[in-house]
Amino acid sequence: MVLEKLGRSLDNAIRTIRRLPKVDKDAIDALIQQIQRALLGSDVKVELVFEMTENIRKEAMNTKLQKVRRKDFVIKLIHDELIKLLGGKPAPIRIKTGKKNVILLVGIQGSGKTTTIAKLAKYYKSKGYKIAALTTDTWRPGAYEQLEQLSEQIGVKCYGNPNEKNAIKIAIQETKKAINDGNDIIIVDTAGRHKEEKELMKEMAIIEQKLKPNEIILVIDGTLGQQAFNQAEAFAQTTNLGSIIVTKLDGTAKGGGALSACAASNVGIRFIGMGEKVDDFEEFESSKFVGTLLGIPDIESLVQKVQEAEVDIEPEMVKRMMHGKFTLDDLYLQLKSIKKVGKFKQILSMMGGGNIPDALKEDAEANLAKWEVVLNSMTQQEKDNPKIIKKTRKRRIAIGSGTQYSVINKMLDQYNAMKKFMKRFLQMQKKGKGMPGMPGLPGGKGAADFMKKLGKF
Ligand SMILES: Nc1nc2c(ncn2[C@@H]2O[C@H](COP(=O)(O)OP(=O)(O)OP(=O)(O)O)[C@@H](O)[C@H]2O)c(=O)[nH]1
Ligand SMILES: [Mg+2]
Repeated sequence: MVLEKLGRSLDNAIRTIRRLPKVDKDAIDALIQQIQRALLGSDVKVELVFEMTENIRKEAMNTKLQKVRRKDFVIKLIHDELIKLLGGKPAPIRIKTGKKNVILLVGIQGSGKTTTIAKLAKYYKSKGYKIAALTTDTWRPGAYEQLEQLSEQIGVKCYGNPNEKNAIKIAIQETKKAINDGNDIIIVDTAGRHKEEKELMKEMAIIEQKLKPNEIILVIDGTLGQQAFNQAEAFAQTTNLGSIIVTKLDGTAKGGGALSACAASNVGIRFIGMGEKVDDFEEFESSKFVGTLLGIPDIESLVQKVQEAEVDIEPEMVKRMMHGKFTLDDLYLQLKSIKKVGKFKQILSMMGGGNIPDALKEDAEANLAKWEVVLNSMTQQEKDNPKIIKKTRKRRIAIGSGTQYSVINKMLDQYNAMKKFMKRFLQMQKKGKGMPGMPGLPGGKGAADFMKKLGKF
């Protein structure tokens, strides 16, 4: 497994927190220490580690948490912060069929360019493209033969000219040949060693200018750890880098440092290499990667669970509701901001609970688009006080908005049901009782505390 040691430490931290009966401040402190130790042990830069763990500390005791078990929330926090640390996914390389597509690999000597060319060629070949591998390396002894051998292994044609010493000439001529042979993608290898570094960079810049690649990918040796940052920065200054491939993540303890350093350079990581064989290669997806690292393969469902339970409440909305002021615009805005009645139900239960009228149980989202049209055909007076909308007016609104009469009726039914429900709800709150029919939910005091949390009413 890639970053095995880091994975094991993080997995342990997650297991510890899962086992605890209660997640309190001490538990969070212990967790943070474990995470810090794990990341520093993987050569992640100290500043990045502290920034990340500080974010976890700040958020972990979030008082808004009601329904979510704090454990899940904290695990999701770690997950999100690790994703931030490892960066997002770069936009996919756009391959235009029937056009010249060139991917140029650059990087210092021994970083794994030539090996990665073969891996990348295999990856794109499996997607149905006709691939050419091309070398412009005139410095490494046997560079052409190395790529030729690897190409043979995966069944793609190798281009290059071991007798030519001018890399630019090779790049132009061999690319032309590869295009004439009907290849879809030409993956170009470059030199890693040179007379001097300046010359190498100059050569890269000219090859870029001549071949106009779809993307330039920097190949970085993962065993460099956080030092990878300097390399990424240096290449980003001279070439138009599109993404990074981090190699040799097998068997290095510094992988976390290399990945986070590349992410910090703001060039996204596209693939990772974890072995010498052509199959030791995978697309880098931070979310999936972090899931594996944390030992939670079904991280998506955990994330979803927490997101669904997180309640983002508009204080303005609650304020209006508490004052019993409620118009058609409010109904529309509220349903729009909370999107689903499910969420709305959650808010109401936090405020003291209650039976949601049947009319409100329908998916609000489905109605919103229709309602918007209807509301646009109404006067402000009608929206503020829908009682004044009589039959003839309803008919005219239906014609004016091009909607069915039944849509207007349904909207008004929902409005009335909601208004009635809120009136009853407010009465019960005044009496200090919860809503009938919802045993176990907080009564008036619970609601009052909740309102206090929301701020000035
Ligand atoms: N363990 C491991 N070894 C790798 C990986 N990728 C490349 N290597 C090895 O690293 C060494 C250098 O790889 P090359 O592909 O020749 O590197 P290069 O960047 O082309 O080097 P130059 O052509 O000299 O600039 C080889 O022995 C590879 O087998 C990897 O992901 N894991
Ligand atoms: Mg090479």
